Amino acid sequence: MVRDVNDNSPQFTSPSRVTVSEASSVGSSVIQLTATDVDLDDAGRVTYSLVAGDASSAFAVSSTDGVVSTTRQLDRETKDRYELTLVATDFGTPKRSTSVVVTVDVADANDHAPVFSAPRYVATASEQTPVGSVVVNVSAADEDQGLNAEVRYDVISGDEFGTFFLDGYAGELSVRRALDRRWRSEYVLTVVARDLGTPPRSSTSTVVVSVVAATTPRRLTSPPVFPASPYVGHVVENQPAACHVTHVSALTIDDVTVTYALADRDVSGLFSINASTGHVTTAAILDRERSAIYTFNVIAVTSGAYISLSLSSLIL
Ligand SMILES: [Ca+2]
Ligand SMILES: [Ca+2]
Ligand SMILES: [Ca+2]
Ligand SMILES: [Ca+2]
Repeated sequence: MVRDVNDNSPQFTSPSRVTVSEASSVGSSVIQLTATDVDLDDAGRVTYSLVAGDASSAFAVSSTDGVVSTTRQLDRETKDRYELTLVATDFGTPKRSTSVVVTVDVADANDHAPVFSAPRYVATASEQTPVGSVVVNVSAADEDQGLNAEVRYDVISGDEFGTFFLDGYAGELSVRRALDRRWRSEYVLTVVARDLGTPPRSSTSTVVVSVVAATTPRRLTSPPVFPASPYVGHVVENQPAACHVTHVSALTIDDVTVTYALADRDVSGLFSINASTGHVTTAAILDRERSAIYTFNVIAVTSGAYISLSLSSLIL
């Protein structure tokens, strides 16, 4: 009779690579190891153990049937691959063993919703913003993978009249209709970011678009000038008002209205000026013995934002 000796090591016949979803419940079977040992009795009986590659203790192997199962929830976003070293050992004397490295790929599940880069986006548009202009760009990140992380954008409320267009791929919000502040000066849009997972996950954010008034470019007018300054007028004394003194005339290179005024308060009772014509007249009877010469200033004001003081003198 030939007594069997333990001269064979167990041989693995199970696959060395497996994929498991991160959504698998704890305790799920990942793979069943099979190792055969052609020896008889204990020398051919195999036990399994997990010896390396599982620092986070996420797996366990049944020593008797070789089923590898999860002992905690897997998370692809944390670790997407394990290289488990498993050993099959027989019960011979001495024991013989064989090791195998089983690669466990953790497949993504759609367990994350897209997250907007801001809970609220604030944008400003003008009544002059051309149709098609982008006023704000929204974006959301999704920690998943593949379609589970692919995000599309949409406006779900606040834009009943289709004033804006949100590019579903790029997240660019642009103006689709000319804005009119009198119609509406602020839009509060709810935008959604939805992934392409099954089922999809989504989250929302708010976009506030303020419509500001059309800003007419401020026209800077040139200062008016008195080309004939200084002016000299002659008045005969003791004449009742209003006597002609002189005519001042300011020039501007812009097509704007010029308004005239006396700049010196202390002659306002004695002289007056026609605001639109620049005609200077007396406002009182002048007495040469009190003063033979009056010198005062006239200003010319343009209708624009620009105000200029020009000097003009009247000597009597
Ligand atoms: Ca054996
Ligand atoms: Ca996860
Ligand atoms: Ca995931
Ligand atoms: Ca997702």
